[in-house]
Amino acid sequence: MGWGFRRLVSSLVIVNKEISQTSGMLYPRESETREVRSLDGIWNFVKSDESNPTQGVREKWYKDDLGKVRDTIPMPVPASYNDITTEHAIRDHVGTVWYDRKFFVPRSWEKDQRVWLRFGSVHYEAFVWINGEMIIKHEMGHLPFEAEVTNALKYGEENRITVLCDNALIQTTVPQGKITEVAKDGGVAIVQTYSFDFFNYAGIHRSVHLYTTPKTFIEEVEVTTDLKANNNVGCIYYKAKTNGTTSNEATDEMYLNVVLRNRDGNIVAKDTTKSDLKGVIEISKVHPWWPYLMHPEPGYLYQLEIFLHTANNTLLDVYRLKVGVRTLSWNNTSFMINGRPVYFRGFGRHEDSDIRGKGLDYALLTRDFNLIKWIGANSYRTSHYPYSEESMQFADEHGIMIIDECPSVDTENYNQALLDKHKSAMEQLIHRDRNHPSVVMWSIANEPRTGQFHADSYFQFVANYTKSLDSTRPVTAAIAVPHTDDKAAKHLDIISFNRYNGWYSNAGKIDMITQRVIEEATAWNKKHNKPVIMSEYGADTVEGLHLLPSYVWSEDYQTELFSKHFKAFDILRKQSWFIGEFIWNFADFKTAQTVTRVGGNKKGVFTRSRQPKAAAHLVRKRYFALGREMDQCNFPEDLFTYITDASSPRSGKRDETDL
Ligand code: GCB
Repeated sequence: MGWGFRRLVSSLVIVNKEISQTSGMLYPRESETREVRSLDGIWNFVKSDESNPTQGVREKWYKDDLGKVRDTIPMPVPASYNDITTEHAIRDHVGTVWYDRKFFVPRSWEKDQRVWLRFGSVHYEAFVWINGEMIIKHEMGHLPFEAEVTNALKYGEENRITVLCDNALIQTTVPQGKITEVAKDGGVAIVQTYSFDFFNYAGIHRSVHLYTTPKTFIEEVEVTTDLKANNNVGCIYYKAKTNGTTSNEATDEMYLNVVLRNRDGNIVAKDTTKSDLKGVIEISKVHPWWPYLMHPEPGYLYQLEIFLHTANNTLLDVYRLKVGVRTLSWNNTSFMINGRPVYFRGFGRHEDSDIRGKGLDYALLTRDFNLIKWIGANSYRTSHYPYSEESMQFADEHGIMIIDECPSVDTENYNQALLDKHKSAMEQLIHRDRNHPSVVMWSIANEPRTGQFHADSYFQFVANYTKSLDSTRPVTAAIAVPHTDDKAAKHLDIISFNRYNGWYSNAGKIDMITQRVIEEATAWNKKHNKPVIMSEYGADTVEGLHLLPSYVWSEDYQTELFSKHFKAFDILRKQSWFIGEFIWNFADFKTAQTVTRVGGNKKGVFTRSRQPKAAAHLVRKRYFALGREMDQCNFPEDLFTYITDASSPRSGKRDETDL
């Protein structure tokens, strides 16, 4: 705990070690047998002295109210703590901070059930106490963790929860960072540096829940799906794991009743298992899960209701899970969903907004999905870490395909401890997201330093481990090292590359983009004979800055730079192996303070407050045109601005010639 405790472990030999596996962690849902309570709200907050990050642990601050040892301030949960106050010292704090709050649990929860405490995510490392008793420790931001707290709670009385959160990033954390001591006026400052290009927001980022389960309960559910008979028949393969035994029933005698309901709530299939708790449901006239604009009814979800019974038919537990029925397949030249080739048109994104930082915010989430659909995108990459479970549920519902990325970014200085944690990040991510139909690919890293000597075996281990956990989805990584130096792409199924032609190279040279993009994509394909995606391209753009002829940082330049890329993509698309274009970035976002960033990274097509820049209208026309060309989608009524009746000769009719 604390940067003082996490030492750099460097070794010359990296080996493939066993990684501990996640268990449980179903998203908390109410049912006939389960209750859920939120602990979101205003907590008490205090930051440690940067030079003494473990003081609170040594002095056992968790044994009593934080307010008794320090002056606390109010802090919202979920939210990053950085931008809530007006103080540099909190925004730029390095090391540990403390949160606590009081809560009640009803007396009725005391009997015949278990109570669980679940965090959607705390960045980066968390230690949790209830009523002074240590409950759980978790390292790795952006991923959930939970613990049973049945015996730690006082029922019908007041309880206290205390959380220690440490944001320090070092060479063995995922992502990596460095901590140094630098002289400051009147002393020494602890300075956190990192090479990745987003602000290291920290705190209790997602919701905190208490939930109940019966003593014997459904601990895990895993589904995979298939389509047969020309996509007319669907199959859901499901299996469940239970935890606990009932006093009079042996675990192996329990069984499941499974009911499948369609979108309208009507039962379309039923199944009963044996004690192996697994089975397959067949759905005739199935509605497959289709991406947005690929089908008139995208994001179709069934509801799987799982009833756990004892052998003598006593109902023990009920859990409901949304399921999308779809297939994924890929080969050297294409990526297919339900047997149809997919061309990705989307964005790299960030979980980022004013004030709340990386904190979950339903208003923002809903606005973002409205914008994604407005602009006609069908996908995004969760650059550069797992996004909230709530956002994954949105993606399922709206038919937005997700390239699901783990928190490994700018990976370098490969070492054993890093590899173990990187694999654990993939394991936790896959465990969390494996049932989401929207997840169509795993991204094991962003811009790793894959020219380095150890990169070959390191990424072989990470990629093979990922494939061993889930063989139903392809594995990619967003690579920025030139194909001539890279040692990792050969271990991937699909190659993604990031490149900033016209920006980081040849800034302002609008005529040095198209050919370079074509050449680089072709070179990656030639070298590996695998599908290729351009996973990042873009230009920083100050909203409201217009310059003619176009000039770097202006809205005009972003628009022209995109257009030059579109031309390259259209030439590449004719080769079926080029399967997607992802703009960097969906919206402007905050970064560490540097002289190359004016209030953050401005490569958004939308501003940080989610309003369109000029290029958004161009992108919208292209993304819908691609949807029309490939999947015959309809154009929205307001896609075209009336200019003159000469530009729309067939009055009322809108087709691709209108573009
Ligand atoms: C990249 C990174 C991304 C940065 C982007 C930029 O290559 O993957 O995290 O934000 O470049 O704008 O510099």
